[in-house]
Amino acid sequence: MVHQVFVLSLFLDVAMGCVFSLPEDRLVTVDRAPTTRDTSFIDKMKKTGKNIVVFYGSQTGTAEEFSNRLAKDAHRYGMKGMAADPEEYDLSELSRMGEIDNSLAIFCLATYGEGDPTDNAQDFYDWLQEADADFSGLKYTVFALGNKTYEHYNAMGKYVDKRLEELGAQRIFDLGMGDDDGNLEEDFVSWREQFWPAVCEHFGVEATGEESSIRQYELKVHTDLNMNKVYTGELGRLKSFENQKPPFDSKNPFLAPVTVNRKLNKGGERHLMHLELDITGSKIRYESGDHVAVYPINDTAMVNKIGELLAVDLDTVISLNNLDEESNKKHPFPCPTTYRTALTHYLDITNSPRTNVLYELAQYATPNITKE
Ligand SMILES: Cc1cc2nc3c(=O)[nH]c(=O)nc-3n(C[C@H](O)[C@H](O)[C@H](O)COP(=O)(O)O)c2cc1C
Ligand SMILES: *[C@@H]1O[C@H](CO)[C@@H](O)[C@H](O)[C@H]1NC(C)=O
Ligand SMILES: *[C@@H]1O[C@H](CO)[C@@H](O)[C@H](O)[C@H]1NC(C)=O
Ligand SMILES: *[C@H]1O[C@H](CO)[C@@H](O)[C@H](O)[C@H]1NC(C)=O
Repeated sequence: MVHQVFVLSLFLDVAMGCVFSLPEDRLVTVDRAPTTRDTSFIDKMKKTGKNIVVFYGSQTGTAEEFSNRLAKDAHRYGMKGMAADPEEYDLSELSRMGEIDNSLAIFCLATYGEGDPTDNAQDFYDWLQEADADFSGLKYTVFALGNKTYEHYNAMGKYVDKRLEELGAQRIFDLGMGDDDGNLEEDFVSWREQFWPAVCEHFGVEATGEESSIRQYELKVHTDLNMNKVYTGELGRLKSFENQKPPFDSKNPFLAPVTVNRKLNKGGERHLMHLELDITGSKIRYESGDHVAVYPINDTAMVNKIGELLAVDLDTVISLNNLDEESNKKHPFPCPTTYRTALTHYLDITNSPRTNVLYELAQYATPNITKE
């Protein structure tokens, strides 16, 4: 199944020519309760027997997805990997990687703006520039995600690749360059095909021959669940459609009603709109350069058609549970929910699936359907 929630950053050409956005830090208006979250990835790796950690710098999810795939790959070589959000961990611990046998850190890093890191890699980037760490026990590789048409092509990936070496870390495989303007998926797949043999050679391990993909999620059908506990399309908190509670950030977005929606141009190719969003009561301040996220929904007819093809009752309440209990993500999208809600709000049903998804689907295809 394709499971990717679509978040579009809409850059609005507003009347005055300024652009909206609501960066996370400014959205948070009330202090968060102090978290007692464990920020030690080294402890987590030791506790869960992992030797490979894959950090992702991702804004729209591509780098995150690649990281999950790399973490999953590891088991084919008798190793154990975990994907990790740099924002959730203390990355100065990279200097302690040597405490874990055959350890390796992989970085999948996207670049934005003027060669800037993604929001979730900003602290790591700031720290790295000033860092005076000894990374001699760290083995690493970097896969960069970018778009060649930008002036600062893959700047973040290139920087981290170079900087880690400066701090004494050992690069065990060459920097991968992913170009979203060409074929990012292909760039990634061909890098990965050469990367794993290099890892095997470096650590003296062999593929276990366990090519078969492991099932990642289990489907659970709920029959007696209180409908108040079922997600209806919320991206953050359950019931956030009915009552919104601050603090607002990208994980708990404030849903702003559109109060004005006017087409500005007559004729011509471009579609220029004047939109006004009501942020009353949100305690959000708008400053030029801020972002607005748009959460689109899929076409009802298409959703119904998929229900028909799959022969499921779209109003069945389900959960997709991650079988990797140590994973940070319990579900690929908010659960429990119905098939209808998932297909309408959470899944991208209009894009062609990525090659890795096709590969998995092919195993279920009847011989007559071409598996190519
Ligand atoms: C607004 C915007 C700015 C970008 N700026 C750059 C850039 O400066 N350099 C670059 O190499 N790629 C740039 N990209 C391309 C992204 O890095 C690329 O699409 C990447 O695959 C996104 O990964 P993600 O989905 O993990 O966030 C930009 C993309 C967008 C949408
Ligand atoms: C790459 O960037 C160019 C220029 O901004 C843009 O036209 C193109 O759509 C981008 N490619 C992808 C796949 O986002
Ligand atoms: C599969 O292909 C064979 C040979 O091309 C054909 O005879 C058969 O009817 C096909 N089966 C289905 C279910 O389409
Ligand atoms: C369905 O949603 C996608 C985004 O997930 C959007 O691009 C597409 O236009 C929608 N399809 C229809 C037919 O509305």
